[in-house]
Amino acid sequence: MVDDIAAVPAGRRAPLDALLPRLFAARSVAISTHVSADGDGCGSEAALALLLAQKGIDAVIVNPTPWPAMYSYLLDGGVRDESARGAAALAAAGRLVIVDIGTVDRMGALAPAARALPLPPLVIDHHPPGDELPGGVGVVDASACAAGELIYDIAVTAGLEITPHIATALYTALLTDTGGFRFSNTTARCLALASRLVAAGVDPEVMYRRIYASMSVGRLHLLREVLETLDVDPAGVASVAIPASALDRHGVSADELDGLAEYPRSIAGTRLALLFRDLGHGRVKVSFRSIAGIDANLLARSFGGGGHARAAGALVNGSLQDVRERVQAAARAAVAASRGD
Ligand SMILES: [Mn+2]
Repeated sequence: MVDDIAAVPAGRRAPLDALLPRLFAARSVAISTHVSADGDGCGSEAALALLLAQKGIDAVIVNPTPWPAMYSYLLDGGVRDESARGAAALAAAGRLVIVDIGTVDRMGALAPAARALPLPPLVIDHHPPGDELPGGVGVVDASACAAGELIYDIAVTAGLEITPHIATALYTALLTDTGGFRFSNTTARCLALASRLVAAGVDPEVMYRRIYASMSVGRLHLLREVLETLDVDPAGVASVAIPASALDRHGVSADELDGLAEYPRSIAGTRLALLFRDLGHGRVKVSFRSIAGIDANLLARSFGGGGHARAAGALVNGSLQDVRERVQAAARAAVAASRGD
């Protein structure tokens, strides 16, 4: 039975069969993901780079924003991050592969250079298809718990070796995108693959310490300040905000902010949690985290963003107070609509 759960889902085989010859035909490949790469993006990129190396393909990572310090352990073992070379590194590779995004639009400052490449990107993603068609061929499957699940499928379909380092990278992807195997995307297959990855050499306690127990003191001071902004609405909308200067004052980097939205979401009765981050210059980043029955992706899209049904984001123009009021009003309406009020 375990083998059945871990087998590549039937609906994924045809897209994989179409993707693999294109992927393996390239002599050199650039791998990229969204701005502010997360554990799934970084883990998927590192694993894919090492898998392609097994096929003799020269693979480099070219991201629009710097590699997060907390995932530096993924760059051991021969993974090459050439993000500092930017568009030149993209142009030098024969093919672009994007992971954890469906379109190059999410590549920030690298998006124009990605669009200018002669070949369309190969896409490996698990976000629901957006309003635009993905800009290339690939495997896009929202039933995958993480993009890393699809990288695992590439490895087993192609008969490649899941080394301890590749297993660690894929485990990072699965662990972080499921919130530590707690969110609704923690499927039986996700846990079956995690079991395989542990068998392949992952140490779950080391991973727990790396991801969830390596907090800086500054991050805790920042958390104290963020919790001061807590707003709980009886309708089931709870939110917190990060003031513009807070990261600098506490010496915290943006990639340490993962998980802050879990505090408002963890309050009893919360249906929708919101995290507002004032980026300054009249721009506010909003994270939407929902409980069953509320489509965070739909709500984020109404503000020009998107994501998954339970976790989504948007970049909204306006002051922190203005954006917070507008988004909270829309959030209360979404919660009321879901109740049929
Ligand atoms: Mn993901």
